[in-house]
Amino acid sequence: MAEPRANLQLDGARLWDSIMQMAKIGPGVAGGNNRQTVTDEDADGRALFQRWCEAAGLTMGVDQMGTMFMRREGTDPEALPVYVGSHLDTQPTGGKYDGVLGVLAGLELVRTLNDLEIKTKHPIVVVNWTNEEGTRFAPAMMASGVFAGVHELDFIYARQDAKGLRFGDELKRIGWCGDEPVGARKMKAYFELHIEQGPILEAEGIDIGVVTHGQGLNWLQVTLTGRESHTGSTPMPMRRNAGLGMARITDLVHEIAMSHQPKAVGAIGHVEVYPNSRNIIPGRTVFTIDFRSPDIEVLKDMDARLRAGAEKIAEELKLGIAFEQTGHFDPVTFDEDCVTAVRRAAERLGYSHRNLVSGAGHDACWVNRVAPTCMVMCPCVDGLSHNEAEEITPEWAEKSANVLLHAVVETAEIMA
Ligand code: HGY
Ligand code: MN
Ligand code: MN
Repeated sequence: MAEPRANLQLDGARLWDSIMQMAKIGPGVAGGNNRQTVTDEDADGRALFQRWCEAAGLTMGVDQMGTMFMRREGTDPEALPVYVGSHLDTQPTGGKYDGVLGVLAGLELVRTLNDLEIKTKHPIVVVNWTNEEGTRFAPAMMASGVFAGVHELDFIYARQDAKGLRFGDELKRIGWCGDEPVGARKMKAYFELHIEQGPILEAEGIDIGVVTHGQGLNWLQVTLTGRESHTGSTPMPMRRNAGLGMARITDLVHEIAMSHQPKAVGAIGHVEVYPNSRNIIPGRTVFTIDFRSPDIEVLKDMDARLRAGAEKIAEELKLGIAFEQTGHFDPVTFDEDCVTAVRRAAERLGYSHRNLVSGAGHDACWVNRVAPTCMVMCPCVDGLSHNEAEEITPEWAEKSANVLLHAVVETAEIMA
């Protein structure tokens, strides 16, 4: 298989400009983005991406989860395509690069091959996965999860947001419910470029993360039921305070994660307090717990200890308690050959690199179940992400996108 030459590099300025143009859609309030899944802003971002892809000669396919597949033909139309992409949806207070870098680096890769009139044997498909973030509608990595056969379409269509809107209805409302059956596509390989969303690469002054594994994730939603009553006249022993229960379970989550350092993280994220009145003891609280670890046994231990400890807290405070698992995936080991292609690309290009375990979840974690998959990561400033101040440098974007270009083109087989 012909190897790409070290001087095969993409147009970093054009990539950066695309990222900045996409950032104008669904702006946040502090310089980042609020382009949540299947909102009108998401629809606008999709339309812009579609325009750019069609201008680059790509043909679009959309599946029943709204995932966008933008295809560049290969010399052998029967050859399994090499897929490359990520997601354009963001957190409510998201950054400009989480997901977006990977999708637009895929587009820039195609633009560069077009400019240089390079053909590949295998087609190349650039992907925008629907609802990677899982913030408006849980679970995260929603569309790639359906694609990998982890979630049923009907179950996912019925998922509701905080306002009770159904995912399937919202997808249809924005006009992005395609006809393609989800998961019908077969891939030779899938590559995803993503910002690290952690501090390691920047702290070590390393340009490229060669992602060998992804840590596992366990999301629980806990509902505590007490009794609303007057915060002034209700004697302390008579209270059934769901707010107090949430506070104690929050501390328990932290204690359990700290007991497994450095192989675990845990926190709560989404919190609802009813009736949320300053002089009513909360009668009900609903909150989410996010546990992660690269070790499956640690994940299981954290889940078991949390459930037992939370039950005990509920009993002591005379509260009802209910658990719902709203997301889960086991720790992931990415494909050896794909990882090697990424590592060789970084070496060929002369970039510093190191193996990395992804702290965050990504669509690649699910796609890895149905196709040879791996990820490339670039540093981010202070390791900050899921914060509007998320920042990377144009150089980090360009270098990591060049590694992606080489790994994809080598796998898609350059035609001399
Ligand atoms: O939660 C995650 O890890 C991803 O950012 N959705
Ligand atoms: Mn992401
Ligand atoms: Mn994210």
